[in-house]
Amino acid sequence: MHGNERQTRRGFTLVELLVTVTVIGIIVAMAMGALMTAQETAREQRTRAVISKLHTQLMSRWETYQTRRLPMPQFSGQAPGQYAIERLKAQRELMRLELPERWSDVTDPNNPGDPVIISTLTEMPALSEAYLRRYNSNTLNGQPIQPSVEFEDAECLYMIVSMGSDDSMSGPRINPSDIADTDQDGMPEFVDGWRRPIRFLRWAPGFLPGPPYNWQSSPQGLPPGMTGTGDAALTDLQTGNWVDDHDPFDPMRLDSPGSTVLPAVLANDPWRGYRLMPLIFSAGSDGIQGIARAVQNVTFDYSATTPLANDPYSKSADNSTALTRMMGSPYDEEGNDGNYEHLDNITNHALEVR
Ligand SMILES: [Ca+2]
Ligand SMILES: [Ca+2]
Ligand SMILES: [Ca+2]
Ligand SMILES: [Ca+2]
Repeated sequence: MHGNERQTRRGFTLVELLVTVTVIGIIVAMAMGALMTAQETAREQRTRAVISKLHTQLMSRWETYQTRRLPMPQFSGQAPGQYAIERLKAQRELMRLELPERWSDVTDPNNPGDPVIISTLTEMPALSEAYLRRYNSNTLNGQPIQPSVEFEDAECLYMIVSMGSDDSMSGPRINPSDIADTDQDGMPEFVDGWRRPIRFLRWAPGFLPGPPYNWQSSPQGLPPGMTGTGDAALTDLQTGNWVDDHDPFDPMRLDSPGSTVLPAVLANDPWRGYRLMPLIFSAGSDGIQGIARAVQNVTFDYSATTPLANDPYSKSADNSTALTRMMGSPYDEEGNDGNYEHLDNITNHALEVR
């Protein structure tokens, strides 16, 4: 007893102090961990909410293209398929101009500030002219500035939603706190829960949520790590199946293998003509998109896709390899280590099938 009393008077022993410090350390780490997890969850939820709103607004516009009047040349005397393929081409050109995903959809990349080159439509859509005016009148701190290519897809998405909300676009409005100009070029973007731009591909034929595979060398093959059929790797919105789930904008199924009205080289391509869904996505907590959208620093121009202009299924070399892939294909963006950075992305496709 005497010993204990002396100990109490002395205060903590060194061992007790160390144990106490360690326990406090563990408690703080656990609390920090829980706080971080809660913070990440809140960021994810916020991101889902914004993407969900954007999806609703964009899809209300998307659906109008099936019935929109198209300014296109008069046709007479041609085979029935000829008018239909011209209409499909005009439809795709209109979608490209009214739903831009890169500055080359807004202005001629060879002559920035000039209108884009149109190939099928006989007049420029008013909305496209409005985008070009916005592009040409862009300022930062009162000084004229050309918008930068960085985050051009995110900036185009903002332009589409903010300039189109009065007519064909309906749905919940986006909170002003979800808008920022991340790259400081005068053109705002919608931002995710991590305050990074929300990315956009109008046409993302190569997109799949699971691990990537090479669509060109094994178009029907099973992606590594996936079970079921190859199609099952895709989202319910974009099945990759042109037979059972054909592009609804192409009711005569002219964009399909064996087509007599497509350029011959495309008519032999077994991997096109399926339903496409725009891709709106956040890069997720890692901040890396891991999604191919053409080679960095090289302008991809849909007016110059060959042999068919404005071809949604056209391929581009991706950023990591010499492989050519369809837009939206996942790829190993960092480290070339088999860890795919798109897997933590938050997309409108995943929200829809949830
Ligand atoms: Ca920019
Ligand atoms: Ca910007
Ligand atoms: Ca990511
Ligand atoms: Ca990686």
